[in-house]
Amino acid sequence: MQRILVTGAAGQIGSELVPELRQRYGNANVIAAGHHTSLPADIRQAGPCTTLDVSVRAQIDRVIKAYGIDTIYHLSSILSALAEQRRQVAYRVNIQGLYNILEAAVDNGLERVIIPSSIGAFGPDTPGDRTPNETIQKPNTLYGISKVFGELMGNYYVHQLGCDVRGVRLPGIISWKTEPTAGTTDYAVAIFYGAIRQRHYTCYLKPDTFLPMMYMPDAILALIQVAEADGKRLHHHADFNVNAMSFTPPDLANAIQSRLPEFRIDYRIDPLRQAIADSWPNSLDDSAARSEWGWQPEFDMDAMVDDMLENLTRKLAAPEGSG
Ligand code: AKB
Repeated sequence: MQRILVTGAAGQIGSELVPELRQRYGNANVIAAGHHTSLPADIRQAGPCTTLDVSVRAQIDRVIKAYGIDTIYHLSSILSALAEQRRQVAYRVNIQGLYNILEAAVDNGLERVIIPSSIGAFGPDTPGDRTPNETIQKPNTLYGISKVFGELMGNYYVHQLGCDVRGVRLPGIISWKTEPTAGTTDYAVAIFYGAIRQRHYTCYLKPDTFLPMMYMPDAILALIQVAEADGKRLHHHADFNVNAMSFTPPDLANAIQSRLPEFRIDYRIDPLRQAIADSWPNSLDDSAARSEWGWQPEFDMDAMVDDMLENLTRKLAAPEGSG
C-alpha cells in the first residue's frame, strides 16, 4: 500500500487530486500538505494534513519520516503571472523547493515522485502548432525556466540517480472547485464566474489568443495514469506532452453564450499576461504519452462547458462554507 504526500494540496490541482487519491488508496494513506487554514474543509476532515514549506529541506524529511511516505506528488508551484511579479518567492518554491523534494526522495529512498510541468516550459521560438515532445525550449518567463529546470532535473534524477521521477506538461487547467488567480490561462476559469454571477466578463487576453486547455478531471487522470504507468514502457519520464482542447476567448464565450444567451464578453488587455500567452504554443503533439502509457482525454470543449456551468452554478448557489 502506498503512502502518498501531496504538496500544494490547497491549490487548484491539489485540492482535487487529494480526494481522488484518497478514494483510490484510502484516506489515511494520502497526506495533504499545505497551509492548514487554506486547505479545503473536505480535505482537512477526511484524512491526514500537515503544513510544509518545501523551501526548507528539513521539513520535507520530517514529513517523509513521520508519515512513512514512499510517493510524492509535488504540486507546490507559483504560477506564471505571479512568478513574474514575485521572483524571489517563485525561485524559492519552484526551483529550491523542487530541488529539495528530489534530494529528499533520493536520500529517503522514495519509490516515485510526480512533478507536473506546463506549456510554460515552451517559449517564443518553439513551434506553436502540435508542438513536438522534443523541441526548442527557451522560455522567456521565470515560471517557464523553473518548469524546464524541473523537467531536466527530473530526467537527470532518473538516469543518473535511479530515482523514478515522472511528469506531464499540463495546458491551462479549467476547474470549478478552487479558483486559480496567479496564472495566465485563468481567464478560462474566471469567465465562468463572470457568466454565472453577472452574465458578463472582461477578458485580459486578446480575442485571437489561442491556447491549449484541459478540464480538471483529465488533468487528474493524466497525473494518476503517468504515476501508475508500467515503468518498463516509459522512454520519457518528467516531460510528457498531454493535449486535450484548444480555443480562443471568443470560442469559449460563444460556447457559454449558447447556454446563457445574455452573456457578454469584452476585452481590456493585461500586457504582462498577454506577453506570456503569446510565448506559449497553440496545441501539443501528445503521441508519446498516448503510446507509452495510453493517454486519452475524455472532455472536449462542449462537455467541459456543460460540466463547468452545472457544477459552478451549484457551488455559487450554496451557502458560504458549505462546500
Ligand atoms: C499558468 O497559466 O500559469 C498555468 C500554466 C499553463 O502552467 N495555468
